Amino acid sequence: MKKQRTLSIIKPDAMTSKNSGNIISFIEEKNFNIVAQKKIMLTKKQAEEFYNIHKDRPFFGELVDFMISGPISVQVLEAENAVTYYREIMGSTNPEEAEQNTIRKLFGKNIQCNAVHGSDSLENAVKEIKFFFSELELIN
Ligand code: IDP
Ligand code: MG
Repeated sequence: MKKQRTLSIIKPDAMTSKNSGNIISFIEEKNFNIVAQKKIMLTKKQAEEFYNIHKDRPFFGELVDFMISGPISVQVLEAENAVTYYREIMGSTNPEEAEQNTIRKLFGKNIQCNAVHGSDSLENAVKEIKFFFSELELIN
């Protein structure tokens, strides 16, 4: 079966608490290949564009401010069924509701500061990877 790619973000809360290394180790232990990775800081405009799908939700403004509150680390992950598989190991949006031994359970603080982002569909994974990475950066 052909490997699939998904977009992962280690959010500012996990970067600040110095858990990015732990999260990367966790991801590698789950057998993902890290195709590309970089540490960046989003502008407000970029964060609004990335989360545009949530623009009408009550938490949108707060979410954007949180995502630009510090550096983030963005990676392209590859595995079989990467999109669904990564959502599985991330756990529920709210860390309190996340299953044991998921990234959000282990490293998330609350429903907003929940350590990681992962694409929710293959279609969005393709868009989100393009948003952050050029073809040249996507080594095999
Ligand atoms: P997901 O990240 O699990 O796909 P979404 O519903 O797509 O969850 O929400 C995007 C992000 O918005 C969440 O990861 C979280 O950081 C934030 N968020 C979601 N729901 C709430 C909320 O009720 N209050 C504050 N922030 C929220
Ligand atoms: Mg989502």
